[in-house]
Amino acid sequence: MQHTESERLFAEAELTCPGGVNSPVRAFKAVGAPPVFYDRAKGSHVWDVDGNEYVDFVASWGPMILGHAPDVVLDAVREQLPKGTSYGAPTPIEVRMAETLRDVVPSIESVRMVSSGTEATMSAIRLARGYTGREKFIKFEGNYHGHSDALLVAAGSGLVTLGIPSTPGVTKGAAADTIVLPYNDLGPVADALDREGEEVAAIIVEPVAGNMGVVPPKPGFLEGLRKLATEFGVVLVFDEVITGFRVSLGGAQELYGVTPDLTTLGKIIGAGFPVGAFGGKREIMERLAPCGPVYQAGTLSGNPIAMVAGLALIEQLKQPGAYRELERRGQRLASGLCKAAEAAGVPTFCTRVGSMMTMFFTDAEVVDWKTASTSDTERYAAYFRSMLGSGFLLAPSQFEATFVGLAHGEDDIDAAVEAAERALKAL
Ligand code: HOZ
Repeated sequence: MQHTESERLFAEAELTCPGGVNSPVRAFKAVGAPPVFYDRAKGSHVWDVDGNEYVDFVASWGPMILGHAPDVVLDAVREQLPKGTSYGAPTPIEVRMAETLRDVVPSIESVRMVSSGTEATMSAIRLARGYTGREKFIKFEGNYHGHSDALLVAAGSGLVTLGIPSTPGVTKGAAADTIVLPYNDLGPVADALDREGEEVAAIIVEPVAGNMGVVPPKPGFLEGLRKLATEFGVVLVFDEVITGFRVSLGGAQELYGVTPDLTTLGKIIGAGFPVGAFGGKREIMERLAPCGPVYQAGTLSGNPIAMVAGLALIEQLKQPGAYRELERRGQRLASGLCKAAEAAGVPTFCTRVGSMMTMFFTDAEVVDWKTASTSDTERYAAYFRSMLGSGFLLAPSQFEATFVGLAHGEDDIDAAVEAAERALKAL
């Protein structure tokens, strides 16, 4: 497979963009290959600028659950385009979106639209602080909640991919109120709350971690967080930027039956357009300006193109059997890949929740960042390069998720498993 045009573009991009990319993991640094520049995508397939065709299991990092450029989304966007692309003013479409989110996500009584997952989590923390009058919050090691300063501590995702332990530019002051604890372990949470519960505004958690690879919650972990948060008057925030609409239409909170106080959502609610939202208990949400004193604003919030795209996507996900199908396809891919690793004698630990999964190149049981980080990233890189060469796009990092969607046919999945058999045998 030739990548000459991608390589030429990367060299050109490096002259004008830092590292040649607009988001670090895209530079493929962790997998020892030059990045692929995309030309177009449809369904489960992507074509690069050299004309190579791939089956895509990155799905724009999750939101392309219907596949790329689904006709229903394109039609909705086409209908909206001539009516205007941004108003900075209220529209009936955003009211429909708010009502839809309220109807499908169990904890949402009231919701504010924003433009990205980063904005959603940053604003949810500010709101929790404003609501409780407390300043500290608890986050978990290896959970990623976007790149706002206070949340960018032990933050998984691109930072661990690039081996960046802490980011210059985040002041000691900004990080001082962030309490970082191990994921999937209630003991340290109880201890921290016993010690300083009266100063803790929020616990923020990825209910299924998706940014240190996929790490499901241990039975009782989310329930325990709920109990502790209630006991100490702390706002429980589920960051469902990845799990929202992905593991169930109502997100992980619906799947596990645990109701947070606030929920953050991201790009998937706009079918991949730049969008996010945070919502939850009316009593908390009404502390937001203009009905309360906690300020938050944005011209692109509730952007009409993103809203119509998202509404069209949700209609599809409401179709009977959509999540059964996602589960079936997720199961087929995950079990195929794991069997292939076993047959090749490559030690791996496979995790999956519905249509999101990770094959960790380790023999440790992965339950948190400490165990995830035992993965052999060199082996992952070799596996990634082999899969890429066979026409399969995986995340260019061990510590991101693999996503299957409704556009992946059995032929795509079975071909990926066959390629993985070859790749793993050759390791
Ligand atoms: N680390 C990000 C996903 N969890 C990457 C996003 C991007 O490069 O678009």
